[in-house]
Amino acid sequence: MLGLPFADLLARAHAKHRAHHDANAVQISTLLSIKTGGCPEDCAYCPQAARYSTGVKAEKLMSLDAVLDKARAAKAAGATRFCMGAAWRSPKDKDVAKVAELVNAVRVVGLETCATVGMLSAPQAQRLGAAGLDYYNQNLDTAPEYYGQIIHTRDFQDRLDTLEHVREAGMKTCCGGIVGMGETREQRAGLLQTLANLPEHPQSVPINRLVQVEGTPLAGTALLDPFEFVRTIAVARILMPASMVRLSAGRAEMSDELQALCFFAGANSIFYGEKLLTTGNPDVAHDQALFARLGIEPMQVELESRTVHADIAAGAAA
Ligand code: SAM
Ligand code: DTB
Ligand code: SF4
Repeated sequence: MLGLPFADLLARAHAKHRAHHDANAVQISTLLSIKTGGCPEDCAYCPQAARYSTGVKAEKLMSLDAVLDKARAAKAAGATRFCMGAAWRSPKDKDVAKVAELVNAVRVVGLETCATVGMLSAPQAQRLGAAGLDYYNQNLDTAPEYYGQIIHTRDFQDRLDTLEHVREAGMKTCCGGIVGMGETREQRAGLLQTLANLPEHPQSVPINRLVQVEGTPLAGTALLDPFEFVRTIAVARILMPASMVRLSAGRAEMSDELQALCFFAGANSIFYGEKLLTTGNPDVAHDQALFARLGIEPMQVELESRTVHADIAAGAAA
């Protein structure tokens, strides 16, 4: 399907998009790196892996107050979801307890919550679910056939296990991958097929275009044809029609025209705010202008009501 004539592929994807979504509404998430760098894993794309010299300074877990300041600013800027990322392979139980506190507090600000803190055991997933975490992000990153070229410190199956624990804990999954890492078209198809064949479609599917960071093994990879990126979005939309497809990392290096094609092909979510985790993202003013030029409205999101522990709620409201 990835190889269909471009117009045919986009027509099919756009029809699916319209059948399932408001084609002029885009959901807005803001990312925050709550624990940066020093990661023991070897993901070949990642500036936060301790073993590569990328200039990213390792930092400790952010305080509750500092995270709340960022969450309130994200809400004021129009985000509806706040995604917290930590450069861990798998968090310790005491780390999960701290993340649970952050989740709880961010919910009180009135934002949907998402976290991506590495592999989770079943009890850890339950703990985060109980704290009110709406989404957990665990990407497959690439096709099973290409995975061994990119990551050696975490198995593909480990990712599937974490996703299962997340689903069992009643949370929504955010799961996608990265393209532009030197994979073939067939391997991009393999990633999309694997995502679509998960026990349920991830509610949120981030499609990242590799952000090449000096010092990582993938710096200098041949750039992916931009139309191939649009095709990837289109096939994600066709295979997972009801999911939110996020035009994720890599927007800072994309033209407005390329982003517009991605929205037409079925992308209906973005990361908003000047920073992703450690790398840049378009300015808020630029994104607002782009939305206005395309007639796109930020998507309104209803928060699910879940229990929020009173002690943390009081702290967050202060
Ligand atoms: N450490 C946790 C993990 O890997 O599960 C969570 C944070 S990790 C940075 C989250 C995701 O960011 C990765 O799975 C990958 O898809 C994406 N990512 C990291 N570096 C990237 C880059 N240079 N370009 C595009 N996506 C990237
Ligand atoms: C996702 O799929 N992409 C985001 C989020 N989930 C956590 C991360 C992108 C990171 C880009 C590189 C960086 O800023 O460090
Ligand atoms: Fe660590 Fe996640 Fe980066 Fe891999 S992607 S090196 S696990 S922070």
